[in-house]
Amino acid sequence: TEADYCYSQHHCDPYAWGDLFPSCHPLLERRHSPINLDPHMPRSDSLGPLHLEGFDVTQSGYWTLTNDGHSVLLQVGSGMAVSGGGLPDEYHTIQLHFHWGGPAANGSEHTVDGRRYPMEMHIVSVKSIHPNMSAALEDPTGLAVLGFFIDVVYADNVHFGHISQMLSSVAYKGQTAKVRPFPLMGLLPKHNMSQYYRYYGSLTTPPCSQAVVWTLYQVPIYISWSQLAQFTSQIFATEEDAEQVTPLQNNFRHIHPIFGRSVTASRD
Ligand code: SG4
Ligand code: ZN
Repeated sequence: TEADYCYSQHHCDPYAWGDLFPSCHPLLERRHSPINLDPHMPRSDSLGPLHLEGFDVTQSGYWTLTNDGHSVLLQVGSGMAVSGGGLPDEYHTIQLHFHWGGPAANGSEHTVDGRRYPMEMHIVSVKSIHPNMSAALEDPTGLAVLGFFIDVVYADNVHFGHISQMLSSVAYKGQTAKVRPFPLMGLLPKHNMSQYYRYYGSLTTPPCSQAVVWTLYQVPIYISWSQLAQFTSQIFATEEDAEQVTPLQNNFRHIHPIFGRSVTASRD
């Protein structure tokens, strides 16, 4: 069986991923993610707001929340899609997941002017022409990932509660829980959704496929300290970690060089 990757042990942590998965090698490929974003980067008039179809709808049935040992992901039903905003095609939305730090350490993947946020949410969408994920990962623009920085305040975020209150049900790797669908729009910033960064990069986990059109929104999502603590304390990557009460923390990849790529920001 293929070696699994991890975030915190020397033989499988992000600096070892290149030994296990060639595309993760920091020099073999030249469009790695995440990167540091410069708020003073050039702005492009051609990047209008993205069209988020179905994000305001309450889907029927159930969504599935899963602890995959590396993150917590929420698989959503069909009917949501992203397009516009300079994306080369339409992409249907399949899941969202999170990256976080620890009780006193920030854990976003991208940084802005060197600043790391407490968490980052990724909404993953697949170019609609592709029959499956493996086909999309062969396409340099096969995936569109929308990234949202998460900052912490005192007040609970009721929309985020749909996810954070279910985390205790998926404490162990492989566990899943049913989640009642809710409009994804509720999770997103209420203002300035036309302000974002755009660049071409990779998956931030193995196999590090160079297949992602990244959109990072400038305005963060706000959650409470206790909602953040659910992520940093309730999720375990392995059975041994659960026995030793060592929760999954710092599940972010280190920053990579731009290597001459164009990184742009929308005009607004
Ligand atoms: C997380 O580990 C997700 O659980 C993965 O989802 C995801 O892989 C991976 O991150 C990389 O995505 O937006 N951070 S990222 O670049 O979406 C994919 C699953 O494995 C392919 C389903
Ligand atoms: Zn991610």
